[in-house]
Amino acid sequence: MLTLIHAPQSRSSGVIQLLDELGSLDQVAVQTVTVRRLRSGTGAADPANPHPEGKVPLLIHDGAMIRERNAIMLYLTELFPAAGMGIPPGDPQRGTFLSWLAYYGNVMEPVFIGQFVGITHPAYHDVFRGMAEVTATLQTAVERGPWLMGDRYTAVDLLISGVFAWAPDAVPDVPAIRDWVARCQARPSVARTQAFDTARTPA
Ligand SMILES: N[C@@H](CCC(=O)N[C@@H](CS)C(=O)NCC(=O)O)C(=O)O
Repeated sequence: MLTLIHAPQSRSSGVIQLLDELGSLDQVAVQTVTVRRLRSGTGAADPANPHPEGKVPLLIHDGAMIRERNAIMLYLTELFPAAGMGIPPGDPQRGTFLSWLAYYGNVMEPVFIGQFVGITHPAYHDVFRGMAEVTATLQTAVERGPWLMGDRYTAVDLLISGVFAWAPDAVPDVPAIRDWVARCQARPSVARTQAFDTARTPA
């Protein structure tokens, strides 16, 4: 059995969108919880959330807990391969796909958060680099495009473009990146996910 611990309009919404793209949302029990909303300072960890830090998303598969969006997305693309949202082992593009998944969590998110909260420590920059490097990496991929993996829209487009849906001001002022974000946002799964979340948001 698959259960997704989800809070509407949060990082777990990307997992809902992925399940929609995979055509597998109906195979997952979605358990809605509350979380602390750091930006607004509202909300609280839900005692019903089994995540050890009270966060979302958390995927539970037959009792095994899978946390962190990039791991959850890899897991789901392998569990539901038919939609082609992942790149399977043996495919020559597998390494590039895994690199994007890891680069998002290991580098991009720290860079975005660092910029958002104004971290300017040189050691932080030495470890993660900064927006200039992230922008150049994205630009190189989407100029070749149309998607990060070339001609296939995959889970890495969904994962990485998601941050720009939350922070449109953070989209680099590079036409190829703006166009790629717009292409990602035009996926019908984006609107369906918003509707899914709206239906689960208390009035
Ligand atoms: N690195 C984690 C981050 C998860 C995360 O921070 N989720 C937020 C929701 S947007 C949360 O649950 N916050 C509640 C809290 O920090 O207590 C991932 O990408 O899955």
